[in-house]
Amino acid sequence: MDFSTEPPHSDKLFIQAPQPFNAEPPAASLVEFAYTPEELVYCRNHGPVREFVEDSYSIAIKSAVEKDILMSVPQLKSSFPKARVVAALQCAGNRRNEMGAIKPVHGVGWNSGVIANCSWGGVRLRDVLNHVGVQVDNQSHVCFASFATLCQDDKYYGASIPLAKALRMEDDVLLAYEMNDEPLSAEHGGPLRVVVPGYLGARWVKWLDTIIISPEESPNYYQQRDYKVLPPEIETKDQARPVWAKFASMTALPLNSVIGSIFKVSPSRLHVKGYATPGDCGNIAAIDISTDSGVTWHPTRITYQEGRWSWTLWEIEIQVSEPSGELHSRAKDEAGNVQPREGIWNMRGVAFNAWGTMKW
Ligand SMILES: Nc1nc2c(c(=O)[nH]1)N[C@H]1C(S)=C(S)[C@@H](COP(=O)(O)O)O[C@H]1N2
Ligand SMILES: [Mo]
Repeated sequence: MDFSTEPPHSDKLFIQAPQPFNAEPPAASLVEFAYTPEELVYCRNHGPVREFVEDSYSIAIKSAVEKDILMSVPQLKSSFPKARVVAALQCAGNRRNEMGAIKPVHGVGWNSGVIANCSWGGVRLRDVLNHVGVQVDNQSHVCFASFATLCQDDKYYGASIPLAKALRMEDDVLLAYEMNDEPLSAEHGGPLRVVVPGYLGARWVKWLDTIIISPEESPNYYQQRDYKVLPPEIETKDQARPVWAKFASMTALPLNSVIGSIFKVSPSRLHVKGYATPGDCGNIAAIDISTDSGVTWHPTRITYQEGRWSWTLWEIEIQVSEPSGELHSRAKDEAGNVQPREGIWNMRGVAFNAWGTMKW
């Protein structure tokens, strides 16, 4: 793979793996902004980043309904109304290092910064699919592919979502060409990427060039193998291989909260900030903090939440009696689910959602 033509990367990120480029900001910086500024948006790549010229960039749409359709990005922009959605993009490997502390896991060592809350602008995937005559059914899948760049484990990068989800207006699935009201940069998948609010980042295919309506999920490695929560007894890829197909590919990430920063206002007062993300059972309703390992909990103040898909920012000023200690955070959603105390180990270190924790 050739990395020599990559555009410059943000220098505000910690590089966790240089080639492919994988980098994250400190969570303490993230929680300072409701919308994550571009220079703090993590980069998760399975191959080199490439730049394309928007005017000559096209996507192919292959469905059984009509013969293949090719549409350029300028055509997409002029044919369909612009939609804007605020949604948190989060890698399934967020907090992997905490899971890896239980027992080693396979994957890039991420802390808690592989998340970005952005405003995404683009066209609704449902408008494009309706235009080409695709009808709703509950069996089909929309497969996304990027043949435009190379990647590590397959010939192309691919993912899929259920067709019914793609067509539901309220699910807000976009083909995005803007991030935070700026043209989508090459680093984040420009000219065109998929935005699937509420689903793990792996389905948000960057440098999208092909959409296929299929009776099956995408056959791509990243849909079929990677990004599955395997049971804890499967510890190696050799053990996983014969059973991989039995386990569901990931969709929504679980209810989560993270402590981003602790500032000592005085020797006995802490100002604590963090973020939380919902699972698929309704939005975040509350985040509580404990100074005594979960015996007592204190409600925090929610400072930001927008629509159904954003992250939730929270903060609290809290009295402490010890000179040092450990804080925990715990989120609750509208359905009454509570973030669990422990995260369940899995080989790929995905979907870690134990109570947030930070020492002070
Ligand atoms: N073509 C392509 N799309 C991709 C990836 C990739 O490696 N190649 N990585 C996926 C993963 S695992 C995540 S978490 C997000 C990361 O998006 P970002 O780099 O803009 O933060 O993009 C997804 N889309
Ligand atoms: Mo990811």
